[in-house]
Amino acid sequence: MAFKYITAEEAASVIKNGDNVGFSGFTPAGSPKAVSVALAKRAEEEHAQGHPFKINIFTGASTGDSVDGVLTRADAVAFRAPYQTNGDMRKGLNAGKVEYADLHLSQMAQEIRYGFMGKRVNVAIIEACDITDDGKVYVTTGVGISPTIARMADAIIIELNAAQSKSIKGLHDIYEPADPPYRREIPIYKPSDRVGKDYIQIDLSKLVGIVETNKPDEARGFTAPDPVTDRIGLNVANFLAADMKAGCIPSTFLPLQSGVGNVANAVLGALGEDRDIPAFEMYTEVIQDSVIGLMKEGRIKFGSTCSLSVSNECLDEIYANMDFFHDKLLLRPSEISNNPEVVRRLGLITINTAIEADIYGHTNSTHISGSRMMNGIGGSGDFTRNAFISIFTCPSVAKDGKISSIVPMVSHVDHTEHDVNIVVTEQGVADLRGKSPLQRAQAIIENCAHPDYKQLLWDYLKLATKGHEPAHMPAALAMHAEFMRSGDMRNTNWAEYVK
Ligand code: 0RQ
Repeated sequence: MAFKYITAEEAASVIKNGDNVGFSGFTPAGSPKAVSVALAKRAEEEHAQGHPFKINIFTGASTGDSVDGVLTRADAVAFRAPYQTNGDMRKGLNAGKVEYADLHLSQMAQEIRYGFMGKRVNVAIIEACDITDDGKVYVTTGVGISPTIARMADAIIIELNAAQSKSIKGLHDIYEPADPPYRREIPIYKPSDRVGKDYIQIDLSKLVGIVETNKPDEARGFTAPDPVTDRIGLNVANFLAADMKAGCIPSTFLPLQSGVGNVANAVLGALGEDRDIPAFEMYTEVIQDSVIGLMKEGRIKFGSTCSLSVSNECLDEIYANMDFFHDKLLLRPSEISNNPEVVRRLGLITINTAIEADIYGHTNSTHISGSRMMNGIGGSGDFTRNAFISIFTCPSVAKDGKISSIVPMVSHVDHTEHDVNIVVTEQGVADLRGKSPLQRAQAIIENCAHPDYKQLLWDYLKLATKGHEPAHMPAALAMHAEFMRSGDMRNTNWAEYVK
């Protein structure tokens, strides 16, 4: 079949003001890089002529700057879901210019299908490395919600990216569950079980055209590890090794999920080095460079993921050594990589990052000072709530010690005390399992709080009204209020709250 090859500008011209536009990928991996840039230009031209032009962006997770960045800067985004990490988008949504729905990533595809996001997907833009005459689309480094948007969209645009190697074909496991009341179990009993096809079948009558590109993923860099992240990594590894020796974790170990960022890299590094922990598997949403390194060393046996969110050098290495990697990696839609049913069945050990945790174990992963959105909950809730053991990590202080990450009450709750098993800072580990609220508070203050804040937190606990979970309502957020007043939580004075 002769496909219609079109320019990014021609593709962008089919998108209308107010459209729901679905984008492929998960993190910058596999996210479109050309049509969105042309669309931003078009939005600016429309605005210059006094015409409104904004779209609603649906994705698997964050994207590259070519989607969230350029479209926000062009003031072309009305609504965004379910996750973002872009600085300009963050400013836009905190300024109220972009409406943002922060959702569990496993739920995005089904919420589109259920009609919760409006009745239709007008356009799907999918990055692919190949497409066949009968409409088999082979996606690239991130799957996200592509199967759902490709099936539901009125119009499909394919970005055929020559920078992505066709050798990635075969790594994907595309499976879209039926909706209730017809949904069945997802038959994944171990991370390497394959349940779907390695391509997305599209209806060619919806294909607007193919835009040829040659652009690498807009991978993010990470800052070098520091003593704090290294210590957190070591604390997690030591805890897991001890828990295995104690017989809570089976001696074969359990599959791991780990978030993104420097702490996640440090944790994986420490787990890799800890020879008390056997080689393990991952069932996760993002695979970073550190996982690939550990696979080469034989420390990680298999990785099921939604995206290869790796540096471009690391991706080139994977492409060049596909013989080695092809039976060690699977890329699945976010609905499957993060699926609560599968997470609970496989018994994952989950490791995610908090902005702050309170003395009872509630954690805040998203909002600074209760109101300013950082990124979003991402997949952390999908995994935490259903984990075998759920772990949260964070440095004990932020902003040069002026903020304690351990507080009497979190300023925003993403994960509740019912879902968080272990809190780890560079100071130590609080094991909250099998503990009452007061016992949890004692473990967190003693083991996780920074020395500068320990006494302050003990004094809060003394001040708190007795009950099943001691609290002092006016003082519960006093450390946050003090930071906003004087710029340093250490100035908090409980005397103001003593009657
Ligand atoms: O601020 O950027 O101004 O320096 O928050 O903190 O320590 O650099 O940590 O980059 O790992 O991000 C939770 C946001 C941590 C991230 C979060 C300030 C701090 C700094 C960032 P600056 P760090 P990280 C996988 C699963 C939720 C989603 C998730 C995240 C900035 O890990 O988005 O887990 N997680 N997804 O100074 C005020 C505090 C603070 C604070 C830190 N208590 N008060 N500011 N900061 N603690 C991904 C996917 O789902 C795809």
